[in-house]
Amino acid sequence: PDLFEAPDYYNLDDLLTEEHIMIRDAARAWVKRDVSPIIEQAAQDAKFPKSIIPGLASIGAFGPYIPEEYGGAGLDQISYGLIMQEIERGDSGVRSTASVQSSLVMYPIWKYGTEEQKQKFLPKLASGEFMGSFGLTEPDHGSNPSGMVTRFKDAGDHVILNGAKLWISNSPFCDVAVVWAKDENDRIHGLLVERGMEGFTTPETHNKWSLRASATGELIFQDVKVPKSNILPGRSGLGAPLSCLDSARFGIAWGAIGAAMDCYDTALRYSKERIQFGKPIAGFQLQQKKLAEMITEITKAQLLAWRLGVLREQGKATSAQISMAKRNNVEIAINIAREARQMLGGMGITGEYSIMRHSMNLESVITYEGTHDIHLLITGLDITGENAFS
Ligand code: TGC
Ligand code: FAD
Repeated sequence: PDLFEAPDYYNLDDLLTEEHIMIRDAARAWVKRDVSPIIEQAAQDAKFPKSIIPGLASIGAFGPYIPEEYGGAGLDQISYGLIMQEIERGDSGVRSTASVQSSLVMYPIWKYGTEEQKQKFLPKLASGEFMGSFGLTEPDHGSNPSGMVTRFKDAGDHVILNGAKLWISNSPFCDVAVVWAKDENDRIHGLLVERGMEGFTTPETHNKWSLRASATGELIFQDVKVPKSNILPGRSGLGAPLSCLDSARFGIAWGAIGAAMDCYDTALRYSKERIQFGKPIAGFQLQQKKLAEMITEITKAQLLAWRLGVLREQGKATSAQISMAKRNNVEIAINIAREARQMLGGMGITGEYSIMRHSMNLESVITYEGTHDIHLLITGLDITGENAFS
């Protein structure tokens, strides 16, 4: 049974509005009812559980802050964060699906698309009738997306797209992919590539030990004819995809707290019940050190995420501030997962508990959306003015 109790050591609920709490609690109840009971099996089977798509839409996970006129939930940034936190409490792979749909597919269409593109795609993406993917990473260009070699050429009323994207969440079942590619002048643009376009294929990547309940794959383009009406006209250059990453990274900073909370809560509960040497292991100093450090780090991460949410809502959060929160909160989550796993002893490695799954998932989370190292270098550049990337 899912007995999850969310830690709130610093009364952070006092910083939330009644609406925030209502939205958070609705997401929490849905995760408890519809995700927790099925997610372990989905991860073991390495299958994204498509049956939860309508539920994700119902809690506002697809386009939380996209205006209601386009089918979004019209919520603020903290609500978005809280929804991601609750989903990732269940599983990082499920949160990935929501992040990609919201921040990497709906956001660029909403920000940089034509009215026609918005009307065509956003309501269906919000309801989950359409699923989207985001193609930036290539086999030879991960941390350095500006080197991408996927290109398109002008051919009258359409363009011809060639190239390949790798490590793309949701690719195997996406209806539409937001693909970043260079034009003949080496300028990056976003293209809406739709399933069914000739020459467009999306093979799945198998044998992952991480994010197994999320489908990951490639996007392959062989002379794909993309109508010019499918190009996002509002912004070009690397800044366009990077602005989407800002939104997704913000969601991950909150999401990682959810995974950390679940690991902490599980370890705390277990330590009070597990008797060794005649007393609960929670009574041993070494175990208390682990738990005390976990709750301290979770509390610090919550404060960072909340403040970032306020700044983002005011339009004042910098990309470097977002990088700091993504990097810190994923790191504390992965460390907490590792410590919590040890606290459960042998039981910790089984699927009876969620910790090992969180731990493996977080290996992807610490790598995607900018690796741990890349975010450190973003902070380094921000505080010194010196670029250490190249
Ligand atoms: P750089 O010269 O720094 O910047 C190029 C242009 O972009 C502007 N810019 C930004 N604009 C908006 N938001 C941001 N965060 C921005 N950061 C930079 C910048 O001002 C510049 O504009 P302009 O007008 O001067 O051209 O670019 P660089 O080539 O040196 O690269 C910088 C670096 C390394 C930080 C960047 O490339 C980077 O972040 N690399 C990491 C790649 C990454 O995060 N990939 C993620 C792929 S998507 C994904 O992983 C989804 S997983 C989702 C899931 O399943 O949940
Ligand atoms: P590389 O860039 O090759 O990095 C390898 C190592 O070198 C890393 O440790 C890195 O930190 C380090 N490194 C690189 N450059 C520097 C430097 N200048 N200084 C110091 N160290 C450096 N991408 C998408 O576009 N869309 C998606 O939906 C998506 N989903 C993903 C889902 C999963 C499960 C995974 C694992 C990845 C996903 N990605 C997606 C790709 C992800 O964003 C990339 O894996 C990530 O950006 C890193 O790129 P890379 O794997 O090519 O590693």
